[in-house]
Amino acid sequence: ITSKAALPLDRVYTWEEVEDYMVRLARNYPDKVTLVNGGSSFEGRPINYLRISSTNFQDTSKPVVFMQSLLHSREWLTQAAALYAIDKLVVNNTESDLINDIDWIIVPTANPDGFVYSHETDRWWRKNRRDDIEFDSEEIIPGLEDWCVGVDLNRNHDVDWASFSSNKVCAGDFHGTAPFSEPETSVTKRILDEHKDRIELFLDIHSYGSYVLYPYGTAILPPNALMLHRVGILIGNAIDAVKLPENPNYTVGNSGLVLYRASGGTDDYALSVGVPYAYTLELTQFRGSNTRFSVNLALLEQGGYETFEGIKAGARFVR
Ligand code: ING
Ligand code: ZN
Repeated sequence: ITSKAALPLDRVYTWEEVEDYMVRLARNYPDKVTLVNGGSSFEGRPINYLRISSTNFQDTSKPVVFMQSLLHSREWLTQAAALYAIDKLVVNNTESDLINDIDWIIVPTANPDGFVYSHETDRWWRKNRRDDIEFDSEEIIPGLEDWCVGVDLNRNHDVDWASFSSNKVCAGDFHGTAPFSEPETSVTKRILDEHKDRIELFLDIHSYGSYVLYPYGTAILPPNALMLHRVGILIGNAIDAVKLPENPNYTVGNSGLVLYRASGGTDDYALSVGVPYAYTLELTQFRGSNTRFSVNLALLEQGGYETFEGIKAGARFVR
């Protein structure tokens, strides 16, 4: 890989490769990119992210857009969304307003332990890798003792915690022992708390299902639901305009109403600290050769491209 080249979106990169890429970008574009360490994962991996700004984050009149990918480690298409956005903001930027008028925070790998585990051991791993919680042997689903590790990071935030999630360690949506018990969710929390006055748009990127979802996961609508819906439609329509014809349109709505109820979600926490436009994007499940969370490598770039069209629509609204 040459020093200034983007990462071609023809495969999914390992955690180390994305880390190295971020280090290189920060070195090659010091006037635009800052590499920040947000903390460490349960297994001790650094959770690093990029601050992308034409004014080194000093111009506090600019809105901040904050996006994160791979909170759920098996949702590999979301890596392409982060890498595509980074590329179009930094390396191959043809729309200068995006960086002149807006500051960006991008966390490409919000759950590094789970992501490494999904590469090395279990491709369908969703949670983090906390393995120090006692549980009753009756909890184990026969043959599935491997599931009795990890906390669902999208159930661990301090909004309605434990009301629509599992208290069973072996469950896929185990909410942990306390709100923000996990180092990974604590990283997201710190970023949100630090920049909440400037973050106008928050996007937690998941897959799959083609949804633009907004709080609250309990199906209770926040006071700004109408505006959340409106900007959600802008995002969804921008994606629909460039999506592959065989894929479905995006559905926009409250997550508890259009999908299912869940508590402790990341978008709920962002909204609760005052971020006006907080969403969970569920990217497309491309028709054809890929199923569920698997990714068709030929469509990674399309996934990044169409998602960025949606992100730009949201970002230009909040600007
Ligand atoms: N889906 C999300 C999940 O965490 C979600 C859906 C998000 C529901 C936010 C409620 C609130 O279950 C995936 N694919 O992770
Ligand atoms: Zn997810």
